[in-house]
Amino acid sequence: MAYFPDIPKIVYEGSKSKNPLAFKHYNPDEVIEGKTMRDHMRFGAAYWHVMRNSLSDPFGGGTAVTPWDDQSDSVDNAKKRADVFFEFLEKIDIDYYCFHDRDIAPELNDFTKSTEALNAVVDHLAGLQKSTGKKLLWGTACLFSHGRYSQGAGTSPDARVFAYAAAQVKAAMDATHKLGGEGYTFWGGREGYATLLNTDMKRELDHLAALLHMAVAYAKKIGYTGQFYIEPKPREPSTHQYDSDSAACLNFLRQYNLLDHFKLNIETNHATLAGHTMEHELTVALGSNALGSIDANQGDTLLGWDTDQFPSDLYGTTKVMLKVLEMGGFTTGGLNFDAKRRRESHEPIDLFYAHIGGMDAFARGLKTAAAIRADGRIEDFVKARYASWDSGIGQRIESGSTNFDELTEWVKQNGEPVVASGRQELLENILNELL
Ligand code: XLS
Ligand code: NI
Ligand code: NI
Repeated sequence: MAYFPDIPKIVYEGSKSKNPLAFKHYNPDEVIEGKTMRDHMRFGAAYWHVMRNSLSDPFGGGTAVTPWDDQSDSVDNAKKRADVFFEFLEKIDIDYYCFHDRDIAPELNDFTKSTEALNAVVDHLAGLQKSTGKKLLWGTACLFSHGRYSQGAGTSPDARVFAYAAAQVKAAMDATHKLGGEGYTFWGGREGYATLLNTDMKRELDHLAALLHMAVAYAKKIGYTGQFYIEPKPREPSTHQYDSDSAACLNFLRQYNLLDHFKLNIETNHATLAGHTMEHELTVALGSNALGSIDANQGDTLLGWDTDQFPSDLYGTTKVMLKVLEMGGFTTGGLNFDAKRRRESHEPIDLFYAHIGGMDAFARGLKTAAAIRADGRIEDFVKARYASWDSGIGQRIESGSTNFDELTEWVKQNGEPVVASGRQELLENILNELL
């Protein structure tokens, strides 16, 4: 059954093509820095946006046209959606996908029934993965939509809610394990607070850490060897979210001895909501060897919320790919399009335009990043900028073999330092030259 009858498999046609249903830059087999584009990108599609986002907003209901969906909570409907999703993955040529438990299967009014529904859909997904070769980048549990989680899941003031969340994570981990998921993500949707007047922050953070430690222990028990991720995001929906940015997540992981088990899944729109650039967030994670995966999207600086738009900003994709190349590429992670169409782009074909655009934007980012690295001028500049640390007094400071007394003597003998220009504008010119 073809759910997208008018849409062919999307292929690379090159930059001269005017075919809106073709890649202009993403050429999966093209080799860059010794690896195919496909292997560099490890693109993923987000089940929640592709299949479950009705495109509603705070002022109106959904607009998305989904002729395959009878809107029921039945397992059959859920399986049918999975069929549609895999046809989409095949046609768009995306190898990976990500899901929340409640995206792929309905939440019913009883935990056991919900878990049975989940397991039934997981079996169906396993069959689809087998027949198509598509893979699960990561799975997660939705610990934020249901009313029971309105005051948090792992950080709920109510121990019964914590227990429910733990049971849900266990089932979602089983599902991820069964589907060979290469990672398992925690996004602390409501792990934060609305007001400190009613919040015991220390206790809530201890509980969140306990949940994550139990997940690590459970992975060991079932032999799940995928990578755990935490996904930073500030505010929205809470006033304050504990995982507000990369630095906050790393501090939390370190404080609770979890850093060996977790990496970060960093999302562009969350970075900007935190008042950072994506480049900043990636750099912070890289500094702790904790950059795991990326939720690829972008925000709208004129709007204050997580608009989850498809990435189209070439500076953005270039800077992301520079960091990914610097890291030596993804291992378990990838570029998951945690992105949704605008409410106005409600036709099924818009799903294709959206992903084609995102994939082409990242292909250009990769090509430009590789060109910047091959050119070497920016790298050479940075190297030269720090050259005073490579020998003499700089080297002595870095190696910890000097002290305040010696440095004071050194300053008296050497006088006022003449500082070199940072050359930001020149470097921006080089970037633009290579874009
Ligand atoms: C929401 C988050 C979410 C996570 C997975 O803002 O980005 O979609 O990626 O729970
Ligand atoms: Ni995300
Ligand atoms: Ni988001």
